[in-house]
Amino acid sequence: MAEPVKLIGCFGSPFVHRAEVALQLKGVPYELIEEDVNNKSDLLLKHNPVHQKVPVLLHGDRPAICESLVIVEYIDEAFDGPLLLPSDPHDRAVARFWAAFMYKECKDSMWIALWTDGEVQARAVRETKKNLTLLEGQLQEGKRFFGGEAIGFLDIAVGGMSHWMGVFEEIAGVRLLTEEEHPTLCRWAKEYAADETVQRCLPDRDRVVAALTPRKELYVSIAKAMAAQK
Ligand SMILES: N[C@@H](CCC(=O)N[C@@H](CS)C(=O)NCC(=O)O)C(=O)O
Repeated sequence: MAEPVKLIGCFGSPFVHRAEVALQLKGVPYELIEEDVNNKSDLLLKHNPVHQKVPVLLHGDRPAICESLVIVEYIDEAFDGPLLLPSDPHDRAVARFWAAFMYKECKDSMWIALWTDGEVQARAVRETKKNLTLLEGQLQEGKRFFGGEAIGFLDIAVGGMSHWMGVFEEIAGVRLLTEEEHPTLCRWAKEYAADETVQRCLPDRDRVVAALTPRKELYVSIAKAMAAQK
């Protein structure tokens, strides 16, 4: 009998979304354990003592797997189904590079652009747009997704942007991703969010806005600290 798969997650998280999409694309049955990140459970603290964050993947009795992209890679290797990472080692390395770029440079500049003001924000907006252009360059002409004709690892890594970017833009009152400046990325974002498998694990937009709006002050303080470290 297959070992049970459990995903510790929370409502409205783009990181949890990554793990869920990977499980769904592979057709792996799983139990979603909803965590309240404002009141963390012993289960989460036990399984992710380092970062105390979701997602966390539990597969059978083995030690937990933490960090969304590590989880996606594990799911890709541990289960049958469509390959998420490219089979060619070079393409795989390139996909990992851009996923890391999304997680570090792109996310950081976006976060500062969304939640600061003045010159710090203006600089971050310029940086974000430059980063989005670089990312957009990875969408090869005629291909639906970063992974080609099917959703792959890099689509999953960037996927949060398609649903959550608009949510954060709405809460912050800032526009970063526009059809005029990044038409190909916007086209990709629509296709990703419209995918049948992705839709199964996209949280309701209005509920996400309602859940994340009260965290605005927290986001502002995180962004200020990030900007101070730059
Ligand atoms: N680098 C982590 C980030 C995960 C993350 O930030 N998760 C948030 C939910 S969106 C969380 O657990 N926050 C709780 C906290 O920061 O205390 C990943 O990719 O899995």
